[in-house]
Amino acid sequence: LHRRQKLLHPGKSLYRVLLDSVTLSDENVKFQIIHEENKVLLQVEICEIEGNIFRLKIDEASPLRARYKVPDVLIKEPTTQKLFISHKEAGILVSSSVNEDYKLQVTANPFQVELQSKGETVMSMNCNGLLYFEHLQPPPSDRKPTAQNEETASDSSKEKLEDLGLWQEKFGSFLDIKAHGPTSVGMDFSLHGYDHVYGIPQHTETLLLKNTSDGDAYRLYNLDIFGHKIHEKIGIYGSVPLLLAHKPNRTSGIFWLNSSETLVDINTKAVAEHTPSRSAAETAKQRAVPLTDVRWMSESGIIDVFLLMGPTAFDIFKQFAQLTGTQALPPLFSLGYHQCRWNYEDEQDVKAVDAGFDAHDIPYDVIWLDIEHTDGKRYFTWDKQKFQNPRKMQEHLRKKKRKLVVIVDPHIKVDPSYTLYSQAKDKGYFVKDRNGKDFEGICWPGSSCYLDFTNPEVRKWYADQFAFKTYKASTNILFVWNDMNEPSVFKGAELTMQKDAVHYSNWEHREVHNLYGFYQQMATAEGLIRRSSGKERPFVLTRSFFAGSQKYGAVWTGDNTAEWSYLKISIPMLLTINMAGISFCGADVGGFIGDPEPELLVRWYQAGAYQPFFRGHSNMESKRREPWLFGEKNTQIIRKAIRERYVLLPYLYTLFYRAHTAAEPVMRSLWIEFPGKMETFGVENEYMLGNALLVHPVTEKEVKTVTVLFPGSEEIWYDFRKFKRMEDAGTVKIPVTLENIPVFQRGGTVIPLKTRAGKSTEWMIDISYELHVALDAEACATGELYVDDGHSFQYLHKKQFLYRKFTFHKNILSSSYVDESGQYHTTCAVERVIVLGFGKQPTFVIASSKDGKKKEVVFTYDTKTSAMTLENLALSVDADWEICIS
Ligand code: MIG
Repeated sequence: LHRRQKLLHPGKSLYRVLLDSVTLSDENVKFQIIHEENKVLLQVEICEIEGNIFRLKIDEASPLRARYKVPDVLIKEPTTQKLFISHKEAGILVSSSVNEDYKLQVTANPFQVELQSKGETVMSMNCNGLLYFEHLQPPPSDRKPTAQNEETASDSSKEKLEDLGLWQEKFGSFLDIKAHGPTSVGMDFSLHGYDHVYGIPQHTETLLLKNTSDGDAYRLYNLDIFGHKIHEKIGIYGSVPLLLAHKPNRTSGIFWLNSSETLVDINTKAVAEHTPSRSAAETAKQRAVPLTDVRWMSESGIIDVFLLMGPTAFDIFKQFAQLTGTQALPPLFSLGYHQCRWNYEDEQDVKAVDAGFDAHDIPYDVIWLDIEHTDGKRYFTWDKQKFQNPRKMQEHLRKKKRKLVVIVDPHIKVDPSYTLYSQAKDKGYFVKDRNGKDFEGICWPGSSCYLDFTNPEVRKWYADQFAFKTYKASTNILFVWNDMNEPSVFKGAELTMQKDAVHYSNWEHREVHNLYGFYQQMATAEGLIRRSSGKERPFVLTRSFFAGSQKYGAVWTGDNTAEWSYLKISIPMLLTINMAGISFCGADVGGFIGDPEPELLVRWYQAGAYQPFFRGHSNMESKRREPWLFGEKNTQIIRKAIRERYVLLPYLYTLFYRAHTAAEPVMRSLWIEFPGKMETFGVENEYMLGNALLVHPVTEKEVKTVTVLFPGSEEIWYDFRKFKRMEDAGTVKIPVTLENIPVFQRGGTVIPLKTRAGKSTEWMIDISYELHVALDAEACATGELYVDDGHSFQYLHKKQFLYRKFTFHKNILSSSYVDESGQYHTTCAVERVIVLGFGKQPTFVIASSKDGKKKEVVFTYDTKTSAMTLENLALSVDADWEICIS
């Protein structure tokens, strides 16, 4: 692919601004740039969007036909702010934002753009002259031969053109015919002062993006790669073209909105500090400052890029969410533990596995059915032998207060007697091949057609397939899993759809490729909402994703392998997905391919229990892996890990509410919480769950200790289970046993928990709460609790929720509203409070409610750990109260 762009080397750009063309409106600044050699005009549009975002769009001034502009990813047309031209002189145009915090400087020749914040250059574009834009041309056959053409069309140059894949390209035995010729676009960005960059999932790579100057570029191209390797830049399953750059005092982001195959080259280097220097001596003293060049290249579309100016990481998350939406609030059950396997064979198997959890006293919420549950891989149907009464099976699960998830893939078996197929065929809902026939590929059912989810009418029709009366024997405890939606096409080029396949509105597959899975999940989530008449929250897991997929549900990292290295890499992979807006993500616990040794399985459960999406899953060829199959001791340890997860759910659910309303990622790399601490910038073997928990999974075999970094010298950390304050700061060797993984609570936080786990989340509704109050150096702490019915949209439409705050200050723990507009009745009380790091043995403790009632509280104080436990509190969650300790 981008062989052509790679022929363009850093240097002076051949693009120049036509200064006469500059126009300024309320929305934007527009002007044209011209390429000195081919003389093609490009239209540039720059605007400032509310909330420290700049947008730069470059398209052809008069293209032969419209170029693809990614629809449906931005949640609305962004609200722009008027820019002011503050300065226009020989070849330089400066626009400032209203508040003058930012200055945008456009240099005319060569065309360059620089963004400054209060005099500091943060980012610049096209400084390396790598702006690249292939304008649309008529195919060579349509061009009249001219003398000059004849001349150059010598055999060797023809070959050269073919080599470069302008009009067609070969991939093995596949021929990609490019009906519209070469259409690629690209540009370089310089990030000043930055040498730490993150983001652009999904790769099996480290948290910190690596220099790609002597290797492969990071590729964003959704592919089904079975048995994918670790430390590769090749794209797998999903992509989010968002890159973050961080330095101690600032975080910036680049969101490159393009859904065609995209490559990102990264080059971090040190350059001499840019100061107007005077003497030679001073020049010699010049500091070397880091600079990261990022080059984006896409096969097609236009250049449409959002520059997120932060300045903090949390600002970047908000800015990205303002454009693409926030994480959907998951139904509470989906934060429980999920038990999956390819396959749970039949109704008896499902019942037996379900009973196994009860017999072994292990909580779980959802059992999953993979492709074998269908009638010959016809989705929305049941295998009549194995699932004779699926409705009864679901009633059984419902009584156990559990749910079912079934797989629904996007390929449709070619079978005229299969209604879904014949309907879609008649309506013309399949993706077409380049000759206008329905595109046919091979997938699980054999010959298959692929629904064209880019068509809104197809999405609506697809959503309707989930209606209870249409989807036979489905009930409201059934939720959905979208797999194979890269899309995966067996025997296709790179196991996906040909780029010259044709979608809705005549767009080629190459334009929309990375959006295919995004659209399927969108339609599925819509279907689940609609089947409940808009009342219930959906749950949809997808394998393929794009920017904005967070609005529709959860993602997982696909077919990992049951090896220690895959457990280890799952941490940076999930952290990266979280940074890109998708909080609800997880990796297959145990590793999908192969058979984990029991120790690895145990370690994976312990890690998964502290990650957003928690599902055990295994391949068809793998041995059975239900948590009780590995001996009494391992069963007991896994049980403990899963129970810890369930007890933690009030905290996790509150974090998801924050992700939903304030775009804060649930799982955070350390640097996000400790932006000024350089030692955290590359840490990927531990992470923060919210702002309060530090989690360090054990990812190596038979280790007796792990090295934990306790970030922030002024922080206090407590052992989450033993309540003991950690004596040492910095990097500390912590002893570990197989029993659990190290988890620490940060001083200054309050974590809401349940007092015990139940059989599933629904069994836990009435279980009371417990607060863990971890004091900081000032003996203060705060934390939040969000509660609602856990499944409907009433929190949104009727404000039926409780959003509470707990504050510990001057020996008083008080409960108050964060958001008074929400009301939700619960009989569930705060039963127990544990205060960690309480300096002295208290003499008495009084609890008082708002109506003036006071009562003395029973407490114990552990002098060894300085933990104070208050019992039998019975304080309502939905009322204000205070506990005074003297
Ligand atoms: O190529 O549906 O990633 O989770 O069990 C295998 C069967 C197809 C791939 C998914 C995996 C799922 C499997 N699917």
